[in-house]
Amino acid sequence: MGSNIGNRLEHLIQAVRLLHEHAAINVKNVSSVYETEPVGLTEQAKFLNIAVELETSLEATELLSACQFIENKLGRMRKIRWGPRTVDLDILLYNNDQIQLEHLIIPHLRMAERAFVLVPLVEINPELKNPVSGELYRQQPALKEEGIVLWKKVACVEEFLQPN
Ligand code: X6L
Ligand code: MG
Ligand code: MG
Repeated sequence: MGSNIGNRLEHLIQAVRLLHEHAAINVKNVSSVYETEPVGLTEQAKFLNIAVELETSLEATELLSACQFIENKLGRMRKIRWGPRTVDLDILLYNNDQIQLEHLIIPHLRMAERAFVLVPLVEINPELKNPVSGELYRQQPALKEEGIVLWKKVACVEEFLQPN
């Protein structure tokens, strides 16, 4: 997940909360919060990024719909490609599946090249491997990129959802 508009942490918390409230989704784990330099369109505000581990009975396409519903509920506008967003929910991995639909590609394209994805992902599970290549995400060179700062240490889902 990422956010770079308004109260970024609040947007991430609300998104995790809405996933948690979905009857078919269990939020298993959440990473710490990282402040990250924007990639793609660099002239925009810094992001807060997190990774979230879910358990779900939903198919990947149904999970995508749930993510898009949450993006819309939290006021996501799609004006500029790669532009600022209140919240962005991307499915990175789904079991060890490879999915290639027009609107959903898993593993997420180029996730292994983006430190803002890899750092929180590897924090949640250092043993995760690319289901296509078999490479460990923690071994990816992009993990060492600059522009990723630990912004808020998070120890568990409950702590994340009950900030004080
Ligand atoms: C060349 C061309 C190099 C395009 C990179 C990378 C484009 C990433 C889009 C790229 C390229 C993206 C976030 C972000 C975006 C985010 C941070 C994207 C989509 N989302 N930067 N940029 N965090 N730090 O969540 O990921 S736009
Ligand atoms: Mg994204
Ligand atoms: Mg997205």
